Amino acid sequence: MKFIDEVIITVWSGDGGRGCVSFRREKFIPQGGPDGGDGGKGGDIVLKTTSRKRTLYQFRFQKNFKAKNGAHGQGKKKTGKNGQDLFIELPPGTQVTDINTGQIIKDLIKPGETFVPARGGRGGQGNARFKTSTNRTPRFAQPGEPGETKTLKLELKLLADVGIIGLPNAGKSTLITAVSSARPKIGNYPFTTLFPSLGVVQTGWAEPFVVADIPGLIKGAHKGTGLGIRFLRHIERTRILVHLIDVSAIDMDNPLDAYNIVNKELDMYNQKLTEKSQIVVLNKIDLPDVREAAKKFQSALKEKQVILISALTGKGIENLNSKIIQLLDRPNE
Ligand SMILES: Nc1nc2c(ncn2[C@@H]2O[C@H](COP(=O)(O)OP(=O)(O)O)[C@@H](O)[C@H]2O)c(=O)[nH]1
Ligand SMILES: [Mg+2]
Repeated sequence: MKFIDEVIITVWSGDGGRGCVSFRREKFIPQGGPDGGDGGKGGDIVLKTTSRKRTLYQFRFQKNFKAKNGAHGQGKKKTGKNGQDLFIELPPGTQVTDINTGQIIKDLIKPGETFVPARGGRGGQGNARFKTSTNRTPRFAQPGEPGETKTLKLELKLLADVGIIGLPNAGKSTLITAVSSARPKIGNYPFTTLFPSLGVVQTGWAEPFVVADIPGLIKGAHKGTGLGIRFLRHIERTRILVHLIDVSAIDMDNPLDAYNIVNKELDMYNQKLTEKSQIVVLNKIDLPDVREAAKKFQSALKEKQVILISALTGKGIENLNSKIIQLLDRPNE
């Protein structure tokens, strides 16, 4: 599985339609004047950002895009139809570089932004336009202007849609490995991950999404204890959080301890972080004798539906992905 955040595509705008050479032919008008119509304009290539796209994954199959040509002009001063513009949908945050010049030609940041890298050719004028007092029967028309072609590099500055949070050892790195192509270090000790890893999750049935493993959240992280503060910043840029808890480490007397420690750190760093949608997940349910702890946790946190998974065996991960996609696909977020 390749992590696609950069792709090269070639685009062609449409050619303009040819102008028409034609003369009026009617029964009682022996010397009809020129009536050749203009050609239609070629279609533009339009890049458009939409929040429905989260990655450049769609371009793994299609790399060439051609807009429609304008239709040729016709007699009776009929203008040819304009060629349809071709819209290419991109995720917000895509940077566009013209490969031939090496110049960055556009940064498409917000959803709904558009940019035309290749404009359709103008239609040629028909002979009706060339009639003058000295030339009443022009026998020529303009050709259509050809469309443009550009080779573009699209680069997505990946922002994670989903941040995986939780205390060290909860299984964050294991989870991101299980669901994506990211390969962080995994170990049974804290701080095995020094940088947040990003991975693209492809479910096969929905638009892929980007997850970030956010390590280093421990008590005091917001004050700079450990390395957590470096990663807290990344959380601000994610849309939803998956809060992972090691079910085998749940304190039977205070089942929400670990959960509360992490939320408190978020809150102390920036209260806005606690307002993000959070999916609460108990991990390592493959271990023996964890049922009781899971039950205790769920009854202590009645207002939330807790999801059970094993990042190691894969159990429950599909369910978790559906839940994530459901939240990500909510409009106006
Ligand atoms: N049995 C079991 N062990 C797990 C599971 N997920 C993670 N682990 C183990 O827990 C330890 C910590 O995992 P890691 O992914 O590095 O945790 P992180 O600190 O949250 O990134 C490793 O030894 C993992 O193999 C799980 O679902 N079941
Ligand atoms: Mg880790």
